[in-house]
Amino acid sequence: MLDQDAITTTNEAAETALREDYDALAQKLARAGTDIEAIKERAKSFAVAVPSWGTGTGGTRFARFPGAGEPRNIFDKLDDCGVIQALTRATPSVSLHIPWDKADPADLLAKAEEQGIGFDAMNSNTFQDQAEQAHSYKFGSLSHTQAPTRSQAVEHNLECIEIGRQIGSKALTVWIGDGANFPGQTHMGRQFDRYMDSMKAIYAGLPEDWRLFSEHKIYEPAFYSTVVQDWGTSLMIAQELGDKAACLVDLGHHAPNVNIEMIVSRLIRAGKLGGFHFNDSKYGDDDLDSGTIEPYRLFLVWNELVEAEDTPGLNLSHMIDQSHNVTDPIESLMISACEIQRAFVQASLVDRKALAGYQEENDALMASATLRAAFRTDVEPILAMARLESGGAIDPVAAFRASGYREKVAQERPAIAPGSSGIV
Ligand SMILES: [Mn+2]
Repeated sequence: MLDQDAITTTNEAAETALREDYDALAQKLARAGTDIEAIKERAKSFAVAVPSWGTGTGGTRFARFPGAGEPRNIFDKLDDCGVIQALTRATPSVSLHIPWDKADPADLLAKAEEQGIGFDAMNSNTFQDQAEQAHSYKFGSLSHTQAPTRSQAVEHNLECIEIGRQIGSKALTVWIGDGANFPGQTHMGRQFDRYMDSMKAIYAGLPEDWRLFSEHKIYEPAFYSTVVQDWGTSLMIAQELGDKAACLVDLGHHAPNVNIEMIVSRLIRAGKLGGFHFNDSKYGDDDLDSGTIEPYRLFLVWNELVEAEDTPGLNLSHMIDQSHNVTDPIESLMISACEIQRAFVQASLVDRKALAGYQEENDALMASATLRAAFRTDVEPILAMARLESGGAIDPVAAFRASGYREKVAQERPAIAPGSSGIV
C-alpha cells in the first residue's frame, strides 16, 4: 500500500546532511566518553505499540471532525499501522480494542503478517454498551451492584483473552469507567470489593504466560469518584491478584502537577510496574500527542526507566494512547513514537556515575544540571540514522506526504458521517 519510492527519494535528499550531523554529534558525544554507535543500537531496539483506535480521528464529547480516508474497520487500521511501522521502525505491534476490532483471528493474523506487525496487549471495553448486550453498563461494569452485569463484564474480558491468545498477544489491559457522579451514590468499599471479585475471576482465566494490567485514572467518565482512581489503588489490585498482575501508567490519568516519575520509581520498587500509555496533557486526560506539552516530564519518566532497566523481572509494555482530533492520525502517531523514542535515547545519555556522585554529595545544582545536559542534547541524528539503517524514513512525515498514501486510501474508503462523538 505504501509507495516505497517515497521513502527512497526523501531519504536520498536528506542523507548527506544527516551523515554530517551524525558525525558532528558522534564527536561531541565521544568527548564525553559516549559511543554514538551503542546509543544508536539502543534506539533501534526501542519499540512502542500503536493503539488501533488511534488511527481514526478522535473527538471530544462535543463533536468529532472526521478526516479523509479514515479506516473503516480493523483491517484498514492494520494497514495504517503497517505504514507507521514502515516509516518509523519503532512501532512493531498494535494494541487491539474489543469489540471494536473484533474479527476472525486467522484474518487478523494474516493482515498483520502482510504488514509486518504483531499484536500487543488486548484492551477490553465495558465502558459503553454494545447493541446486542443484555445488561447495561450505565451504572458500572466489573463493580456493578447486580451480579448478572458483573458476570457479563467478566465474560467479555475472558473473550478478549481468548481472541488475544489466538493472535499471539500476551497481556490484557483492564480499564473501567466505573465510579460515581454523586457523593453517596455508591458505597465505595463494597463497590471496590465487587470490582476485586470480578478481577479475580478474570485473573483466573489468564494463560500461564500472560499478564494482566490494571490502569488507573483519576476521573472521567465518573466525575465524583472512580473505582481505580490512583496508583495506590492500582498497586493494591496488582498485589492482591498475584504475580501476573501489574500496574499500567497512563500519563494523562493524574491530577495536574503530580510527580509521575516518582510513581514510576515506586511501582518499580514494588515490582509492579507493567507498562505505559504514552500521551501528553495540559489540563487533564487530554490525550494530546506525546512530547508536545511537557517533553521534560517525558524525559524524566524515561530517566527512571533507564535507571532501572537492569532490575530483575522488569518487563515493560509500552503503548501510545492518544486522541488525534485535528491532525492526520498516522502523522501524529509517527511523530509521537519518535518523541517517545527521543526521550528514551536522551535518558540513555545521562551520566549516571556522575549523577550518583552528585546525589551522594548533596550537590543539588550539579545533579539537576546532569539531567538537563542529557535532555538538551539534540539526538535527532541518532533517531534518523536508526530509522535509515532499519529501512525506515529519515523524515517519516515528509516521506508519508510524498507517498500520497492518504489521498490514495481516501479514494478507497468512503467518508464516515460526522456527528458522533469520538472515543476519548
Ligand atoms: Mn490509557
